[in-house]
Amino acid sequence: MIQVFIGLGSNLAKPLQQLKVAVDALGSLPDSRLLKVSSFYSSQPMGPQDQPDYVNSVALIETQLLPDVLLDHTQAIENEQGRQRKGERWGPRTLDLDILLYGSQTINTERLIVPHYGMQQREFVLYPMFEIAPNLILPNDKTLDDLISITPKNGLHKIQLSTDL
Ligand code: A4P
Ligand code: MG
Repeated sequence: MIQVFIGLGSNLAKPLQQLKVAVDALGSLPDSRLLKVSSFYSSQPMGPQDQPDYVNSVALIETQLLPDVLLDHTQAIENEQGRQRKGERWGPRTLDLDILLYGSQTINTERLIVPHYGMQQREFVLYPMFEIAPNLILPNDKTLDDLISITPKNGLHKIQLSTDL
């Protein structure tokens, strides 16, 4: 079993519900088990500012799926939840699932770059990840602790969830 961190993000069509459905879908992946899910956070959009705030979270699963098979599954979940790719860089989306870390492996293929290229600079990845894995060390030997200490929160805050989501 390999431990894999997956970043979840949504800013369209009831983002909280999108994330909740996506977490359930991650929990149903074959040959995998959902281990942890961070709180849901509200974050300011990175990229074009004329789009709604995002809801972000990070999940930890353990899996026997190979990286590209896992990507097939996460993309299928995105598509099931109405993801439309419009080509605008960093534009709004119903659901984005990023494979942040796949064990301690470094992957560089046409379809997959792991660690995810943006994760070390993004407050909406680092803080939720720290919540579920405070002692994590990245494949490049940096600690989450160090990265967080140089990454401002930029308005990131936990969302208080009601039970009737
Ligand atoms: N791909 C390569 N590596 C990976 C990986 N590690 N995980 C490829 C997932 N996919 C990976 O992805 C484009 C291609 O990346 C895929 O076909 C896959 O083969 P995509 O999901 O279709 O495109 P995208 O997400 O629009 O592009 P990109 O550059 O991944 O965008 P980001 O970096 O995901 O940023 N603001 C806030 N506050 N919160 C957010 O979550 N997200 C974005 C999107 C913009 N602004 C945001 C947020
Ligand atoms: Mg993406």
